[in-house]
Amino acid sequence: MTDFTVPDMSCGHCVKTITAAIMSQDANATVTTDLNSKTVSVHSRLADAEIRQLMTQAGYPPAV
Ligand SMILES: [Cu+2]
Repeated sequence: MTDFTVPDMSCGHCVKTITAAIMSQDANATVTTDLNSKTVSVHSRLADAEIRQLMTQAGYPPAV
């Protein structure tokens, strides 16, 4: 489980887009989001770097 902070995540549409981007590469991933803290918690077989790349490609780059 890795937590990412995604400053641009502001609504349910963002959550859907981010979740879909991760699930497109790992259908078994568990993605939990918190809009208040702008946190995305991911449990996945994907490496953290891959998840970062997927979120960035979807338009939501995680903060470093
Ligand atoms: Cu949104």
